[in-house]
Amino acid sequence: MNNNIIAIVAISFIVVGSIWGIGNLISQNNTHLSKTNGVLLLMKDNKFNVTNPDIIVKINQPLKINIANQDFRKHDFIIDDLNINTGYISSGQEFTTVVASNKMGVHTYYCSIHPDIMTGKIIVKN
Ligand SMILES: [Cu+2]
Repeated sequence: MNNNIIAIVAISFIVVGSIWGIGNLISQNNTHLSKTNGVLLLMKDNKFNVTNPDIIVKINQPLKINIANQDFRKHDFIIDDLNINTGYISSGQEFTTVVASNKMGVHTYYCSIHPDIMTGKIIVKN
């Protein structure tokens, strides 16, 4: 009986230890990401942030884009030139991606389901 309790305690330590390890990894990633500038894009009423705003990216400076779908239908977020494609983001889901470029230029972002009304510009400048 005592042996069983010791075994259970040992297993608990192992489980807690691995959760602790995973937690540390996740928070390290978050720390890393939080050092990156970021913008939040809300998908709602078939628009990004109501107006499909221009997104300014500084050359050689990664920009974190957090995309949240607050609509009742799925959308995606694609920038062909920069090889970004979130895949479908369902209602209520979020996706974080990072945009970076070492060249100045203007790129188009869009939703492939609503390409005419959900589209805007990514402007990479100095
Ligand atoms: Cu869409």
